[in-house]
Amino acid sequence: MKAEILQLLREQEGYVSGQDICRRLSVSRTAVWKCIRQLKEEGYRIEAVQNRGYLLVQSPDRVTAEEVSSLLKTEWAGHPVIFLEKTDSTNNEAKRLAEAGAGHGTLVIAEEQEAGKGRRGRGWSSPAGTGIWMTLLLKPDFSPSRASMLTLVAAMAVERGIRAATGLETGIKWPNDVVTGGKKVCGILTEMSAEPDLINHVVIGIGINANTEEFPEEIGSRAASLYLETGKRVKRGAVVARVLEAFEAYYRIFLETTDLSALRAEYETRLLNKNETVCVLEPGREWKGTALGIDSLGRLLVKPADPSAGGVKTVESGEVSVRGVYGYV
Ligand code: BTX
Repeated sequence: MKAEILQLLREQEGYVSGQDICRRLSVSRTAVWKCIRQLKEEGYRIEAVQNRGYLLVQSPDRVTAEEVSSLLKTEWAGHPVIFLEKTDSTNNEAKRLAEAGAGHGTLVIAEEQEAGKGRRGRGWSSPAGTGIWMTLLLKPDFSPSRASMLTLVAAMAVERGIRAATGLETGIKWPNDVVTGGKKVCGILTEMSAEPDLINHVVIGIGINANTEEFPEEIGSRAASLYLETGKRVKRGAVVARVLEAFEAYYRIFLETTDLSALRAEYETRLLNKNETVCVLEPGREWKGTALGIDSLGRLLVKPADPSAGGVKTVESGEVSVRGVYGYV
């Protein structure tokens, strides 16, 4: 009920009367009063004025289920929100919940991850209180071969969500790093449980450095945060809400063809590698070329620099990585 009360307070300009809240949520005045008291204890500043009602003056920077749910305007993404103060990895938690029957759209979000995961066994620094560490659980009914494209869909959603919540323009380093000022502000890790022709579930893990002021030395030169880039603290709940709304919108388009044909042009407008020289790191082989864009399956199209190497090649994510020639992008 706390989420619904917060939502009512947010939706209405000015004071909302206790009576109104009771009527709209079909609950008693005492129940409303108790919730308001709890919200205040959690750091919400709510003014209560006799004969006028309640006014939400300030919200804390939290990513609790109440905070995120009260800000969300989605049909299925983030319904429900499962919040944990601490977990090993929100991807692991989402997988455990999926096995236990959690449904499509469940969002797992944590203040802190003790074993945050990057791709290919790498780690993801996820300290408490400053970042957005979240995983969206999907139970799609398309072929497992399509799932890797969801990572690109998620990168587009993060880019749009960050822009909507903060005004910051970011770019995408293929396939799925969201980058600002040449540094990574967000990483995405998609994992899947599937049979040969059936997906059990997909978890899309998104890590966004939001109010981070300092990074561990080993990643500092390559990591950015929304705060360091804009000089302003962000309300993480709002960023989460805008990212999920964008994901829902892009996912709807993706489902029409279960590929990226309708999203490709927009993805490319954000693609930092476009028309840049990249170094393709294949197992046991490295080569350079110019990235031209992506195809409708999300593969990077690269024209080899060596003319004897033939025409444009399609580079699959997962098998290879791509680096800029002069730096990370
Ligand atoms: P990645 O393999 O592309 O990036 C991991 C690399 O990025 C690390 O080896 C390190 O160099 C650097 N790095 C580590 N932490 C950070 C950070 N906070 N900011 C910037 N750079 C960093 C990217 O993998 C996928 C990351 C997904 C993270 C989310 S968080 C929620 C979900 N749960 C989970 O365990 N992982 C995902």
